[in-house]
Order: sequence, then structure tokens, then C-alpha cells
Amino acid sequence: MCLKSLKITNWIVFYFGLVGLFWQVECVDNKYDNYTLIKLYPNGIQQIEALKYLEVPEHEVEILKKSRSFNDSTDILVSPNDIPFVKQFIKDESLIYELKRNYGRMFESVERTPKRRILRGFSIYEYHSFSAIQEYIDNLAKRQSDLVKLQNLGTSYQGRRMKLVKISSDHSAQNPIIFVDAGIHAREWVAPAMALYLIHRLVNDPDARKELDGVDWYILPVVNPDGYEYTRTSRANRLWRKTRSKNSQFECFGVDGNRNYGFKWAVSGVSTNPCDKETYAGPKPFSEVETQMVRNIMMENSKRMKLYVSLHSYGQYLVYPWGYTGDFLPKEWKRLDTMARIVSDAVQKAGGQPFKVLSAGKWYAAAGGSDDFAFGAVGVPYSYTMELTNGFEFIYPERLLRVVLPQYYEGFRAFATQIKKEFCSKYIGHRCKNNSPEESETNS
Ligand code: 0X9
Ligand code: ZN
Repeated sequence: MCLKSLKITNWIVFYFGLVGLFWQVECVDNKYDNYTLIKLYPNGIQQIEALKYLEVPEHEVEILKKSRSFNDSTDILVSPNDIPFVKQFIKDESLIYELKRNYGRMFESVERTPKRRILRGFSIYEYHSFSAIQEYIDNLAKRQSDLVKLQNLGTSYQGRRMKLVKISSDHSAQNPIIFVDAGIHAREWVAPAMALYLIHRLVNDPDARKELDGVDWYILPVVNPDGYEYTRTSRANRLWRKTRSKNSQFECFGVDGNRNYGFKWAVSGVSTNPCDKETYAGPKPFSEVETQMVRNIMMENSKRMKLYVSLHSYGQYLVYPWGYTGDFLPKEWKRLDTMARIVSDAVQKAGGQPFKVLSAGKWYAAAGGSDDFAFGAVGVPYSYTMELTNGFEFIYPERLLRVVLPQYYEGFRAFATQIKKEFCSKYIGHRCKNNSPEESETNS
């Protein structure tokens, strides 16, 4: 047996009624097997500032999440070689910390094993392959063709067909649009799972008719399907974040999609090194076909789009523009903040954890995010990045999806209620009469 790790792929073969099950075993070298996850708890501004020292490129310290508040952790993955350096740093700065050794060995390979859906059906509380997600969406659009329409967006860098899911109780009503995307970061699996759950509830739950009256939902469940599938292929790649496009000059792959949007592109919090593991902003704004698709959805629907939410993980943050700077806020920050707190309260009321609500840039400044582009370039009045879950880092256990997804759904119901209140003050039957901001302002 392979000493390092085991990858098991099961194949089901149907042949003249004979069902055979083949197991393919191969060794997968996971570089994170011997890495240590360290959670650092800063006790004040000085320690938060000191943590920046860990970002120096000469060390193999991968920052998974940055801390903003004092009861929140900065989480880092440290190679065996760099443990002495980090230990010394922790000692010098008198930091409180927790650690998990052999982090890569903890990845649950079972969550990447293809599901035998033919036999068991599709569970909304499981992680699925991109093709299974597409199949689910296609079936939904066939079964509920009045409610669900699919718009072909083209193909990802590696040729995966991408479709925007449009859910509306009246596709001709020109309602205000709530646009939700997920999975721009490949490893953040809980985000596509949430987007899919949102689609499922809006379509299948009879009570969701309220959420559909007067607003249209546009949902793109996996913005970065190539990266997503890459994280599913082996334990070694489970923590991949970027797209999978090949750099023209170097033997390096991928761009951080959430640094690639063309608003204040690359002014802060990005890497200009194409071989950088995490935050390479790309050779130019919108270099990635996947971010171009999201941009086009926003631009083509700019008048009607009133809310944009980009689903990510993790940390239980709900952040709003600006993301490119923490030095100042947009003049509309109060209404962005108020809306976010209403959503956080709704999630908490449903038994979930409240969100940490603030501007993205005050958490940490990073330019080229989709939230800033929607707000600053397209003029979407409400724009957020929602960081789902806390604990378990990017490897959120599948068994807990049935607990958290319904809680977050309550947040989306609250979003819809607020959007309707502000942009849809009059109804004709199920139709929202006033869609344009000018009209809704005079009516509110
Ligand atoms: O850094 C990011 O792209 C997001 N966090 S994540 O851990 N999911 O990678 C936060 C983005 C917040 N928005 C902007 N900085 N514009
Ligand atoms: Zn993310």
C-alpha cells in the first residue's frame, strides 16, 4: 500500500445488466501532509501589525485567513522547515496560539469520492462534482421551466460549460435582480454548496414564493469550475485557490479571480508574481474568461441589479466595499452596514453564528475584488462578500451542511425582504412596478 496517501476512485460499469465496481489505487503526494496549521490569536493592534511579518516571501508560510478582531484568529499553514522561524516569532511576540500537526492528513478524502447518484439520488447537503451540479441545474430547468431559465455563458479556460441560473416567478416583469455567485476560489467548497442550496430552496420550497415575488434571482454556483475540479482530483490539490489558466511566460498556473476585476486593479493586497501561490492578480484586469463572464452578467443587467453577493469561505465575515482600501469608506457605507447587520441577525435568529460586519478593506485591503467592481464600476447599490462558516478552515465537513445551509438561507430571505422594501414599493399582483432607482426613490 502507498505509504504517503491513498487515492481511491470507484467506477461503476453497467454491462448487460452486470454491475461491476473497480477500484483504482494510486499514490498522491500531498505537500501539506507534514504542514502544521497554527491559529494565532492577536491581543491588540500591535500584534495584528506584527503578524504582517509572516507574509515575507522567503518563508513558506501560507496565510489561510487574516484576523481582524481580537477574538478571531489568523490561520497559517507552516512547512516543517519553517516551524523554528514561526515558533521563535510566536515567542518574541508573546502570541497566543493553537496548532494542528500533519494538517494535510486530515483532509477527508471521502468528500471527493464520486457519489453513486444513480443509486442514491442527488443530496443537496453533499459536495458534488461540477458535472453533477450542472446536471442538477439542467434537470431543474427542464422540470420547472416556468420558474428556472438557464443562460449559456460560454466555457471556462479548460472548456467547462457555464450557465447562469435565472429564477423568477415572472421572467418578463423586469424585477430588481439579486445576483449571487460562488466558487471563484476553488477550495472554498461550502460556497457552491450554499449557492446550490439557495437555488434548491427558491425552486422547491412553496414558501419561497415570497422571496420570488418582486425580485429575480440570478445565481452562478461555480465561477471557477476548473479550479474546483482541480481541488477534487487529489488530496495534493485540495487547497488550490486560483483559476487554472496557464501563464504565457512561465510554467505557472492560475490567477486569483478575486484580484482580477477591473476596478482599482492591483493597487493593494495582490501579488504580481504569476507563480505566487495565492493572490496573483493576473497579467491585466479581466484576463480570466471566468471573471469576464461575471463582469458581463453585471454590465448587461446593471440597471436592475440591486444586490450582489459573492459567496466565499471562511471566517463568518460579511464585508462590503471598499475592499481595495481600509483608509476610508464609501459615502453610502451606513446603508451597506445596516443591511449586513439585518442579514447577520436573521442568520443568528435561525441558530447560526452572527457575521463580523465591516468594510472588506478594514479587514485587510485587497484590490480587484468582484464586490468593489459591482459597487464601484457597475453601480450595484448593495454589494457584499460573504465568508461562510468558521472553524474547520477550508475543509468544512459535509455532515454539517444540513445544519448551516438552512441558517444562511434565512440571511438571503432577509436580503430579499430589504431589497423589495427599497426597490419595489408597489406591486401589481406579483409584479414589482417600480424598478428604476429614480422611481423607487420618489416612492420610498
Ligand atoms: O481575499 C479575498 O479574496 C476574500 N477572502 S478569502 O479568504 N475568501 O479569499 C475577501 C475579499 C473581500 N473583498 C475585497 N477585498 N474586495
Ligand atoms: Zn474566497
